[in-house]
Amino acid sequence: MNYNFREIEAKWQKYWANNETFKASNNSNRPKFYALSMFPYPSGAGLHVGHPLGYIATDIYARYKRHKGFNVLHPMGYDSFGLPAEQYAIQTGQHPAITTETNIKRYREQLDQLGFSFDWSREVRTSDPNYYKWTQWVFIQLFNSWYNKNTDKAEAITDLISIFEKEGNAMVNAASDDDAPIFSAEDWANFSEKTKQELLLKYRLTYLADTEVNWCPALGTVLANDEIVNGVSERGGHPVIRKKMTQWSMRITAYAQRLLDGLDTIDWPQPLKDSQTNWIGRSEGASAIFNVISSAIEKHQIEVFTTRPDTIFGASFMTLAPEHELVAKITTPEQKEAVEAYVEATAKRSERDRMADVKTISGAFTGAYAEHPFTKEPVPIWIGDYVLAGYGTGAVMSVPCGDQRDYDFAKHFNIPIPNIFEGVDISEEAFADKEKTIIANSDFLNGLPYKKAVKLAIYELEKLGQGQGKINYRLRDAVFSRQRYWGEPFPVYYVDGMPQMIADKHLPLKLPEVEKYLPTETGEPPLGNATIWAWDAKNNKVVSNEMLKQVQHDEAGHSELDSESHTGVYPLELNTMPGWAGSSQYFNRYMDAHNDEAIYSQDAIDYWEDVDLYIGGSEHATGHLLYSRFWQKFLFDIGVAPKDEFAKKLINQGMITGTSAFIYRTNIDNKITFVSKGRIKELGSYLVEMIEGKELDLRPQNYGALQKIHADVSLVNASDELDIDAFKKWQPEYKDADFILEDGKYIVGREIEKMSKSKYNVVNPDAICEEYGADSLRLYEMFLGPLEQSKPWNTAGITGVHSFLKKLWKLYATVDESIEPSAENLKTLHKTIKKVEEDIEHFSFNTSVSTFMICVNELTAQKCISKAILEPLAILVSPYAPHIAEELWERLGHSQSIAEAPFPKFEEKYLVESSKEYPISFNGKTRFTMELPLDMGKDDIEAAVMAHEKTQAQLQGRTPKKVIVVPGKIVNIVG
Ligand code: ANZ
Repeated sequence: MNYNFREIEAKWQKYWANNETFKASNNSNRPKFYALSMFPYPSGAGLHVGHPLGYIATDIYARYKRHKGFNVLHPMGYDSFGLPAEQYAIQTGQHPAITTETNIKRYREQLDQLGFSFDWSREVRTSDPNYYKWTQWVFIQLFNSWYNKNTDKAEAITDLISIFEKEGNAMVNAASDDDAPIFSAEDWANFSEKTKQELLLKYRLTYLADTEVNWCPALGTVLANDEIVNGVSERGGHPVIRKKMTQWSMRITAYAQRLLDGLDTIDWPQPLKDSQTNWIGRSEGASAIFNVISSAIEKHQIEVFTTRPDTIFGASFMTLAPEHELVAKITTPEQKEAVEAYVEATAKRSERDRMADVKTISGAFTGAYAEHPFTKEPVPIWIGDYVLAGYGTGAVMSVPCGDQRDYDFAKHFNIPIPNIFEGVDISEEAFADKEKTIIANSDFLNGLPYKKAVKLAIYELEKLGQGQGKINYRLRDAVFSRQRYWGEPFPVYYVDGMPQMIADKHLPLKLPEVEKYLPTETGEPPLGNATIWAWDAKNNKVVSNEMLKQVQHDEAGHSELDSESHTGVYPLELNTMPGWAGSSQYFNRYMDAHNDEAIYSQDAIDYWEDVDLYIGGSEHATGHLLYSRFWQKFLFDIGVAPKDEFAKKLINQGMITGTSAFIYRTNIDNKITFVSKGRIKELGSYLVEMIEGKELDLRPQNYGALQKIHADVSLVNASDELDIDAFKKWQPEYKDADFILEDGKYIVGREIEKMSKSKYNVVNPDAICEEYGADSLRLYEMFLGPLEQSKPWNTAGITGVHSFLKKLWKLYATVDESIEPSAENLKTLHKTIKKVEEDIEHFSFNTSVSTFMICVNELTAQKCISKAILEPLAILVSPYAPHIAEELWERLGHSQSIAEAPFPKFEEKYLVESSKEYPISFNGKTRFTMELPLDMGKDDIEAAVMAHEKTQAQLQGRTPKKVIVVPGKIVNIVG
């Protein structure tokens, strides 16, 4: 019997689907295990061999845990809202839902063919209204919550309203907008409904505000910070500018400290934790208030944030961000022109540029002065774009003798640098040594070690009422509006300009149909094209825009907002949610994916609780993985989730890189010419080349600059030779190009790069499955190297694991139940069990593959046919190569799937050696060996050796002088 993997794999894939082998029950006495892979965005290109790497690892672990007696949840779904489908829609008019459906079909086929143990009954799609109903629901809960810093958790906004009604907001300790004014209970009672709602927006966990956003004109949308790489959009590489827009924001900053603290409680990779820590960017320091010196009645104060309040005596000027709101107010008439020109100039620079550029020093003097809190000396106030508007308070006290940027700024503008550090060690080393540096020359800070000086400076500032200790975070609230079609609609309508939530029971609010997927002519987002997109608040349904009416104001100027219920027809929100909305709760939804009444039932969440193992890419470190932790903490606060971290353990799989192929293009005599790799160097020198009988002069002045172009790797053979005809067919624009060959061949250049469709270096798993089978592909992906490391793909290597599987298959050709396993057989089996179990527990899947190879080689050499050995071996292999394992299992006489067979138990005793192969020497020369029990005594060993016929043959009747026996080592017969 041959190893017919095609038949076997198709058979078992069908079996698993028909029998719902991997369907997890929410009701089980067994312990739970929740294994999760990051769900994919179903792109048009389908899967390449890099994608399944993490899925295979999760699958092995999930299957292993099943063998170990766990009730395993291993779901899969699709992150199916997103830009590519929308851009395709813009180009072709094809509805993104159709493209998405087609792509999902293809993904499903590809996933099925790899033999994953997914519970497909729980599939979710973020673009499915039955799913996004719950994304909208979470949004509404956030809107209806505020963050109480006293209890350190989210609480109901209705509770906050009660506080306002009773005592106003002076005593409220909340995460809120900085500009929330102080009001009393009486004020509150007298506020109009609109004012009340405006004030509440300053406290809600999702709120509408005018924010400076990253606007990408080319994409027509706002981008999050993590969607921008090197100042341009991650998708498409388009320029991004700063712009003020009214947007929904998520008050993630309320959770900054808990997001940091939580990292200590989860087993996630350190580099990932580090990047979240840096992204959150906690700084401990102080705020200090400087009073602006002015004869006008209106007094201004400038609040600065500093991590070094101990250096305050060195503050010899102040610098404000050019966007700081006080700039216009304090600038003197003489300086107005210069300041305005400077403000205008910096508006053109992105925040990123400003942060990255430490060389250019620019700024302007406002003409104003502030009073130093302690010395009462006047300090000049400057503006400079090295101070960022969005960080701290957007203002700094500048300490040229402590801070390099301040120093450079002072030097550049000739601002006097006071020599207050006389006699104090201000060398860089002394400054960096925070334990012992003495940095301030003042009566009360002098001579103190750093930490004490900081504390004392804060204390003295507090005494003056001009400052306090402050912790600052770099993390910003997350902009949540996108000017896109293919995303979740906000469950929001507007009455008199104020946002109102659609009641939970009327969700989902489904995405409307539009004629065009582009922004409208008036610059509204694509939903502005919808003609049926107004909310009938009486009948709670979406109606035609024609029914929209102006909000009525009665004679007293009250708007419909003032009445308890709205009965009119109102405009709906035109933005949609960002890509990360749907992925921030999907792991929870899988627990009870089709529940229509709630995000999940209490039973389901009580049983599954959280993800035990989450595997996915590290590129999500400060996007999905931060936002999800935030939502989870929120759901925990409102009692919806039992855990405030959603995943106990996380592994980032390394990237599989591709071996890109490059061809080298130049122009010769105005003709596109490709030069074989080995001949590039000749281009620099004088050379006459014959191509198609034409003489070409290859002197440098005759050819254009050499350009490297990707060629699809499928057009190149194993010896790096390009199939020129196929290439011309693939890129018809080059059908008339010339090719300069070497030895009659066009040789491409090779480089390792990220595997990606855009680099034409993708290897398709379908062809590999067809040629070698899914089990070979699974084993090979693991065999490539440690899971977390990045590694290059080389299809040629797969033959090794494929022939291993053939050997494994052969090993089962004859299996005999009646044959007792030998000690050798048992030893091989048990050392394999031990190693494989240890490997899986440590996610070291590559080393298991080589262990299997050794095991099969040994058992083959031992001619093992014992069922007692081969049966457990099939279970060991099954997480890795499940199809062949199922088939062998069936052939061993089982009628149930191998999936739940108990994992073999390792027994130490089989590894303990009980006998020894003694080398038997005559006068120091080994003549033969003898296997004897290890516990045999010296005399018995001697007797046994002497009785052996080979000994007799050696001695030929002589009596030896001496027999030396070293138990456990050797026997030497002398004489
Ligand atoms: C005085 C001082 C003296 C400072 C000294 C540093 C060293 P991190 O650690 O990043 O939080 N700063 C504050 N707000 C800023 C803004 N909006 N744009 C640019 N710089 C700003 O850094 C905090 C320090 O960065 C603060 O402490 C402030 O400079 C500056 F010897 O104040 B420091």
